[in-house]
Amino acid sequence: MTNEELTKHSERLNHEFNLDGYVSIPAFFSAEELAEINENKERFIRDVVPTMPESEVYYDDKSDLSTLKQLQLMWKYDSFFDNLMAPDSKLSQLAEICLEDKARKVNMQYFNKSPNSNTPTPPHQDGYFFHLIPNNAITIWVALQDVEPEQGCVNYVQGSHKYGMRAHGSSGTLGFSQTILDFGLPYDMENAKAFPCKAGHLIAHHSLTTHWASGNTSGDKARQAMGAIYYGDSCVENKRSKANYQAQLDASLAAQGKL
Ligand SMILES: O=C(O)CCC(=O)C(=O)O
Repeated sequence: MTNEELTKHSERLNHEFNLDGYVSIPAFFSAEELAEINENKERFIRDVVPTMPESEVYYDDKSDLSTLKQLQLMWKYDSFFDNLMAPDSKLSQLAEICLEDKARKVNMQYFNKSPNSNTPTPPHQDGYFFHLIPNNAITIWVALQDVEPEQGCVNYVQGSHKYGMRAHGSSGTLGFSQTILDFGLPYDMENAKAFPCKAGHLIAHHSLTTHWASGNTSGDKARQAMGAIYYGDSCVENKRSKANYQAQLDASLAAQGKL
């Protein structure tokens, strides 16, 4: 999809985002664009990851580099990923269409479920981690390879962004430390939608949308994706609450030997 096509479909995309709490755009990135992203992802893992602080690089098993699970703030370390999120980029334009606000670039993440990891992504709302007033942010998730349900595709609860922030508690999962405590209510089950994706397919959710992914049980395939987070520029971040939360999290991860 091009910037021009995004403009053409902006009303529909905004409507769907407001109604469902997410949008789904197959083939958002062409095969050529995706090949370039994947080449740069490989280069980043090879050359940049060794220079990053441990708190921004998560492994399922720190002693096995093939179990790389998550990277944070890729835009900060690399101009390719910075450009991918730039104000004139397709990702930024989509964020502005959905948020009805200027988009503030916050994070670019890599999410992998390696073939043997089988670690689920617990049900959560991203806004719980963001500490924003009001909670108006978007996470854009792009499949870097075909993702079938058994590899751990993302699931959304359609319309869940309309019902505010739910109670969260410790999940014990590295990279997704919190989980919704009462997840599994009839509303969740009746409105759950799974999103298997072909490579280049983009899905994007509001910061109050309940979502999760199962573990990778495929046995032989990874599950690689890229996540771009933008805040609505009018939102204010409660920096003190965020810093307290992060310090507690880092201490707990370090104590468990996970950082
Ligand atoms: O990749 C996943 O398993 C989940 C990603 C996610 O929860 C997010 O992007 O907010």
